[in-house]
Formats: sequence, C-alpha cells, structure tokens
Amino acid sequence: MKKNIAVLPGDGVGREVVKGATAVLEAVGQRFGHEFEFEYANIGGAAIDESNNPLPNETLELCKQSDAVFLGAVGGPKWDSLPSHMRPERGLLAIRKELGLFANLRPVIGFHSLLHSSPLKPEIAENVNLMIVRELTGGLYFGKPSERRGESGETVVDTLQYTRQEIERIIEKAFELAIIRNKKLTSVDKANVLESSRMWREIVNEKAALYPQVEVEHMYVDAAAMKLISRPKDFDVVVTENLFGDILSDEASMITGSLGMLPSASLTGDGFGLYEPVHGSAPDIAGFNKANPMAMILSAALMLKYSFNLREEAESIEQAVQEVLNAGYRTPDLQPNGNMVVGTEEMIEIVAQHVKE
Ligand code: GGG
Repeated sequence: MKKNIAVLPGDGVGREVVKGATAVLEAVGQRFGHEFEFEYANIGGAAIDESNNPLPNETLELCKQSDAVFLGAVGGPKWDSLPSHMRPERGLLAIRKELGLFANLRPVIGFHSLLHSSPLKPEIAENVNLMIVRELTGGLYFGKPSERRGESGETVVDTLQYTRQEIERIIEKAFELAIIRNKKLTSVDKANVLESSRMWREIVNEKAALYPQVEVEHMYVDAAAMKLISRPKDFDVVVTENLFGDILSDEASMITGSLGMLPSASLTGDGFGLYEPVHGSAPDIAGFNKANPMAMILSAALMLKYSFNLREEAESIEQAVQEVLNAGYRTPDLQPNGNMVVGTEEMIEIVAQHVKE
C-alpha cells in the first residue's frame, strides 16, 4: 500500500513529537511492506511567522490532496497578544472546519505499567478503556457572534450554536462505535440549563431507538467530570459537544498518568482523518527534548486503523508502546520513580525499533 501523508508539525513540542508518528510509520512500512510518503507544511504560529496566516491555502490544499494528515500542536506565548482571529489556535479550528472533521475520537486506555504514574488509586485506574467522542466543528468554538461589545468592550459574547444535522451525525458516529465496542453509550450534556443540550438529548433518544442493542445513559457534564475520575471503568463510549469534550478528555488523561499519553483521530464521514495528540504545544518544555511522544505515536496507530483499515499494523504500534513502557522507559512527565528516564528522541527511536522487531 502507498499513502501520502501531510505533516503539519505546528509549534512548540508539536515539532518534536511529530517525528514520532513519521518514524513509527516508516518502521511499519519496513515491516509490512507499505510505502508512506510525507510532505510538510506550516500551521499555527509557525504559519503566522511565515505568511501572516495561521492556516495558509497551500497547507489546506496539501491536506486535501493527501490520504491523511498528521498534526503536532499549535500555540505559544509568542502569539498571545494577537487578536483572536489571528491566533495559532484559529488555524486548528479552521482546518477542522475546512476538512469537515466533525468526529473527534479520543481513546483513554490505562496501561498497566503506568498505574503508578496516575494520581488515581491503582484499583480505579486499572483496566480503563473508554472512548470520548467529541463533536469538533460546532458549538461555542465556532458560533457567531463571538466578540466584545460596547464602546469600552466590557461586554463579551460567545455563541453556542448547533444544527440538528450536526448533532445527528456525531450521535450516529458514537452509536456505531458503541456497537463494535461494549455497547454502552453515555451522552454528556447540561440539559438542565442549556437549550442546545435539550435538543442533543432529544436526538440521542431518537437515535437510541435505532440501536436497541446499545445501553444508553444521559449524564450532566458536572456529574460526568466527577465520575470520570472516581469510576472510569463504568464508561465505554462517551459522546459530547465540543467544549465539554475538550475539557473532559484532558481530565480523563489523568487516568493514564499523563496528557502525553492521549492520541486522537478527527474524522470526516468517509474515513478521511487528521491525527494529533490531545496535548498542546507545551511551550514550557519545548526545545528541551522532554516531551512525551506517545500520544503522537499512538495517533499514528489510529491513522492506520481508521483511515487505512490496517489493523495488524496499528496493533504493532500499540504493542510496541506497551513493550517499551513495560521495559521501564519513561519521559519525565510519567513520574519515572526509578524507571529509565529518556528524552523525546530516544523514546521515538526505541518505539520504532520495537515496531520493526
Ligand atoms: N494537538 C492539539 C493542540 O494543538 N491543542 C491546542 C488547542 O488549542 N486545542 C484546542 C482544541 O483542541 O480544540
């Protein structure tokens, strides 16, 4: 199989960890006889520096002509004072919208050898395997108007808007995933307060009738936030809107021990995808070879699974990550506690080597 991948390193540690994804795909290519070709382009702050635009046209065109996209991370203090429509994060939101990447899958898997890296009690974090499905192209992050008002700009407005069709397609995606997993779907909303959540709940109930084999529960987002870290094993698939999904998945990363362990797949309805770690650009450690590349490496496994249907190849990456963690290699974020501390580059090399074996 031959595939062209657009690689957008972005900013901060994004530029360091993205090498993890390309290195493991090269290793997969060698082992299984596939060819992956990588073409690079800028997004976020790097693109602002180069062309004054967080998502240049060339970058978008390259993505459209590719079979899938890797993205590192965007943002950093260098661009903090820019107006919001010019910030690096605007490039990330725009690429999701332009490519129609409405379904963001964020698997949360507790690796046994990392149990003591998690702030949760081992018996709570052990054997967790849940999937957060975050709606990615609607809600507060995209609603208009989003502005300051009045002469002195002392009033601010953000708009939470969803269409029925936007909610229907993400709920359908979540049911499809629940069917091939453990057939339990938790829909998270704030239906006691928000009109958008009331429509969300109605649609979940309508769709539930089409998937009688799936057990469905509704949960308010505040209750879900507590339950995620007190009884995470109660969850299988969690579906929620854009902002709630962003926050809950960062919270859920604590089950795994580090935000650096959470990969993500952002998908269209027809299998095209952008793959990125859940974490951001971590400017405080950028350039120090300290970032955890596992989230990016595991995102490469998601690409093989969801965009190219290469299941065995994807498993070879997941297996390699497991072996390397079992062997005691740790980046500094994983509370090494006597294990072997390695830098980003070393960790990437070790995992790629395990994929080849
Ligand atoms: N790799 C993810 C990343 O760069 N995150 C920074 C960020 O601004 N995230 C907001 C979001 O995912 O909606």
